[in-house]
Parts: sequence; structure tokens; C-alpha cells
Amino acid sequence: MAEEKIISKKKEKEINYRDLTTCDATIQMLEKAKRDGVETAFDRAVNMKACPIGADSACCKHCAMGPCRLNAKDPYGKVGVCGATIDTIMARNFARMVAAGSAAHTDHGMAMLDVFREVVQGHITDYKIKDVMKLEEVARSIGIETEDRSTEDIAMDLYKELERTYTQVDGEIPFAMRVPEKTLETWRKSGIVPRGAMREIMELMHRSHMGVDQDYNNITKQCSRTALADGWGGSMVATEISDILFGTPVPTVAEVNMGVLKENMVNIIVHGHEPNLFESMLSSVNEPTLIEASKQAGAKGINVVGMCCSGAEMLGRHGIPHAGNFMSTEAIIVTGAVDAMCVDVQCIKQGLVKVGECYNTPIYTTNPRCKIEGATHIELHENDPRACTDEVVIKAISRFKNRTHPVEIPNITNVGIHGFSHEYINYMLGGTFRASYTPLNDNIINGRIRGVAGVVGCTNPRVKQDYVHVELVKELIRNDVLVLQTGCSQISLAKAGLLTPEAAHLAGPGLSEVCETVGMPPVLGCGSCVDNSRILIAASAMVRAGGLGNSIADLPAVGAAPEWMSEKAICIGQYFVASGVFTVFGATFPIVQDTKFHKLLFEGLEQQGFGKWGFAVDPYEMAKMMIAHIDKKRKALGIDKARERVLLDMSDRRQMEAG
Ligand code: SF4
Ligand code: MSK
Repeated sequence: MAEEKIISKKKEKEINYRDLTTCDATIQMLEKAKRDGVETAFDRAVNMKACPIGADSACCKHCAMGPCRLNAKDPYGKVGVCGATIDTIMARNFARMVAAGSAAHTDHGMAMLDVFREVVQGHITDYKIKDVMKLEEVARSIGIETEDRSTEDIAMDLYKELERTYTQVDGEIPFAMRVPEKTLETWRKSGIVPRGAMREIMELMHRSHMGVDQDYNNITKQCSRTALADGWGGSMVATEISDILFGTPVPTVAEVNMGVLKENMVNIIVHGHEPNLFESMLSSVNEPTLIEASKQAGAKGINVVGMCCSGAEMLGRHGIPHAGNFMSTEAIIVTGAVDAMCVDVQCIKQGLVKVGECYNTPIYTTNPRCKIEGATHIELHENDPRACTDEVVIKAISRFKNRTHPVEIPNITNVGIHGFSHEYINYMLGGTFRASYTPLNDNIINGRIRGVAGVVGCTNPRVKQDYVHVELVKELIRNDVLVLQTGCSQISLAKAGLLTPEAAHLAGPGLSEVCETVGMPPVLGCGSCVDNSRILIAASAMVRAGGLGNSIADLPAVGAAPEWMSEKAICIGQYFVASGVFTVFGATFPIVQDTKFHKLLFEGLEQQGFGKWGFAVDPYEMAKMMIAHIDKKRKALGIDKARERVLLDMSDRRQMEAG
């Protein structure tokens, strides 16, 4: 025990937060926390070495004959007590991560669908169908007749169809109809078209139980099926229903970073994933009587800002300021300026409560699925959501009035453009009269745009916060790769100033020309991690627009989650891979190299017509792998020559510079 104290004291002295994050606001707050004697996940990550056996996924605790530990250095030297090999153990562990990740997103999607049904049936009146055009488009995309029908009828049919995404026991989920034919054919051949999310998740949990599926190939198939039930199922439903209820995002200028907090206002942070809470909070903070109450308490008004994915969704949909990504959620409380932090589900650190106690900032949980010991639970009921959010606002006003801690807010804000929905990208490129992805494809074919990358995912204290995201994306755009972003990654790049049209000067000559012509940033923010479904829809639209092959696997497109940490990220990675995309993860990967399971994920899946996994810690190495893959796809499509001409033709360049 004494020794432990000495070690932790020694380590505490050694921590230089500049080694752990490139976010200046977070550094300022971590240094303040240190002076105040307050610990965060950054400190804990330094003081708690990750378990090396777990990191390699070389252990199994699926039954009481174990837990069994295998040796990553000699993976085939030993098996578990039951005889399970390293490949079975790793595949089962991977499967459980996919199942949990898929469950998180699909449960979120199902909650959105519940709200939608209740709105359509008139039981919920605080939310309404805001985007009728999107409702009709989504309905038509899965074969629902919309001509001469009432909004309510279409909506009820849409509800019934989309419910199958979750509950159907046989057949194909409705959004399978959106998958390019050849991609769908590959899935059908492998028997991995999702039937319904509940069934796939249940089957994957069953098959990864002790003594069931003990063939890593077969387990991986069900991993793909379960992950696809998320990407093309649960997540896609969540995105589409959120757009229908709350509006489809269009590019909106908004501020990010901790400077969005205001010392003279009542500051409320909403953090989590489900937009219902945030939408109701917006309504509460605009309530004249509550604004008046805040003024009576001496504030200039009420300031609501987002964090993590709820925030990323609100940035694009309403231009609500965003205070920071996952690894800044404890640090922001250190400002002393947060009068309430209101959370719902996913990526909410239990450590928030302790930091909150140190600065007299209450944490309010609002969802019955997520209570935290020490937090105050004020449940949000969708048939009366204002009861919850009004109460939080009233408590926040009282906390403002009785602020006990000095306030220090990092004076940093970054302006950017957010809200690039698939619909808007379509319109932006093709215009009102011929909205389509053809101009994007043309620019890929002529080589101005080398390819497209989805860079997404979390931040993680075991990786320098924001650094890998930012360096990777800079390297990609410098090489003419257009980047689509979601989740916490999008916030990293927004803080670095890359979500602006002016950032085009950091792009290669081809991409920068396209950005300048269209007036768009080289990095497009698409929303929360659930909104990765927008990237899948964009990929389908590219295939349909023609000229770039017949399946998603043919596209010069890649994916990356450079600083991932959550099981949802693994599931997202697997659905991108199963959809045909080469997907590179950073930080760490739960696998032993040079095993059969490793070869399957990193090579074999591609040979079966899917995408494949990649792994690199260094952002430049990551970029090199992604660009090499894009070039490989360009060559296969026979469009590699066009690009050489674009890059080597000096008269073209001179013309561009003159323009
Ligand atoms: Fe060990 Fe097999 Fe039990 Fe896993 S399932 S803990 S490998 S005995
Ligand atoms: S919130 S899953 S830390 S992106 Fe979606 Fe951010 Fe990753 Fe959570």
C-alpha cells in the first residue's frame, strides 16, 4: 500500500499534460485540476497500465473453469481448460464487443422509433414531425407508397416497416434495399444479411457462449451480420428518424471549444447520445419565465452547450455550440462554470460525478438505462420532457446564484461549418435541378479528388488527445482525399480549424480546387457516431451515380478510427469492413498478430469480397496505408492514369492558380 502511494506520487509529478493532449483548453483545465488536487481519466490512465493480456485479447473468462490466460508470444503453445484455441478466444471476445456496440446503437435507434410511434399516434405532443419531405423520401426508399397519402398514414407505415429492423426473425431488414446490389449479393452469398437486430445480437451472444461456436471463421460471419444490423439497421433508423422529427441538418456555422461557456450566464451542458433530451432542453432554455428567473439570479441568460455525440448532432442540426469531445468532459467541469451537466446514455464517465463534487457541479442522469451512483436522477419522460429539463434549468439557476468556486474558462473558441447530411452533400454537389453524386464521382474519376475517407470515433487517454485525428486528416486532405467525419473526431478537427472553407489551402491542388469551386471545407462534419450511417448512404449513392464500380468494395474509399475506445467503435469498424471498406484503427487492437483470426480480419475478408481491417498507431503510417488502398482501388477501376495527369500537368496547375 505504502509502495503504491510512492509510485502514484512519483507518477503524478511526472505527468506533463502536453504529452497527453493537444487541446490547449483541456491542458489548461488539467493543470488547474492538478493544482486543485483533482484527478481525471488522464491521470488514471498514466497510473494504471493497460493489462497486456487483455490488450491482446489472449484471455477468456467465459466460464468458471477459467479465467484462462494464453501466451501472446506463443499463441499456439497452449489452449484454455476447455481446449479453446487462441483464435476461438479472440474471435469470441471480438464478438462480444460487436454485440455490445451493436446493442448500444440499436437500442438508441429503437428508443427513437418509440418516440416516433408515439408522436404519430398523438400520445407525445412536445415533439412533431418536422421534416415531411425527408419522411416521404425515407418511406419511398423502402418501397412505401407516398403519392396522395396523408403524412400520418405514411408515417405509420414507415414505423411498422422500420420496427422490423429490430424485431424481425427472418428475412432482410428494410434498409437492405438501400445497399448496392453487388454488395448485397456478397452478403447474401455469405449468409450475413441481417434479419433483425434483436435476433442477430442474441445469436452472437449465444454463439460466443462457452462451448458453442468454436470456429473463428463462423463467429466472424455472425460478427458481420450483427454489425450490419447496426450500421444499416439500428443506427440508420436512429439517424433517419431523428432527421424526420427534429430536422435534417444543413451546413451551419457554429463554435466549438471550452470558450463557449460564459462566466456571466447559467451554463448547462448536455452530454450523451439521444437527441430527445437536447431538443427538450432547447425548449426549456428558451422559455421566457426561465430566462427571466436566470436574470433574477444575476445571470445574463441561459447558455446551453453540447459535448460528445449529442453535441455533435446539435451542432449540425441547430448550430448549438459544442464544448469538447469525450476526453474533455471531466476537464470542463474544472472551469467551475458548469451549473449543470445533463447526461443520457453512452460514453459518460463515472468519474464525472467525483470531479463534479469537487467543483459543486451536479451531474443529472435522465435516462432509466443510465443511472450513476452519486448523480441526481431526473427522468425524462417523452410525453412530458419539459418536466425534466425545466427542473434541471431551475436547479442550474440556483447553482449559478450560489456559485462557490472561482470560475476560470479557457478563452478559446473555434468557428467551423457543421451539418453535412447526405441530402445536403447531394444538393451541394449537383445543385437543385440535378442533385446527385455524379459531380463527386466525376472529380474522383478525373483525379482531382483522389478518394474519400470517413474519419470517425472517440478520443482515448492512452493516445495524445486529438493529435492522431488531426495529423491523419491533414495528411489525407494534403493528398487530395476528401474527408467525412462524425463523432468526437469531428470535434478534434473543428478545434483545429479544418471545418472551414478556408482550410482548403491545406488540401492538395485537386481537392482544394473542388472545395473552392463548391465553397465547401475539405473536411465535412456529418454528425454523431450514430450518423456514420450517413457515410454508408453516401457510399451507396456514389456506387449508384456510376463510374466507380458496382459495389462499395470497388470505391476508392477508406475508413479510420484513430483514437477509438468504445465497443461501439469496434462494431462500426466491422460494419464498414463488411460493407466493403478498408478500415484502419489506431491506439490498440484486441488481437494477437500472425494468428489465423488476425489473418482473417486483416486479409481474408477482403479476399471474400468485403473490406478489411488495418492497424497503425502513427497517423502518417495510417495515412500511407489508406492512400495506398485508395490508389489500389483507382488502379482496379482504371482511373489511376487520369490522376497522374491531373497532378503532373503544370498548365492545369497554372490555370488553377490563376483562377
Ligand atoms: Fe477457459 Fe474455455 Fe472457460 Fe474460456 S470457455 S474460461 S477458455 S475453459
Ligand atoms: S461519443 S463512441 S467517444 S465518438 Fe459517440 Fe465519442 Fe466515441 Fe463515444
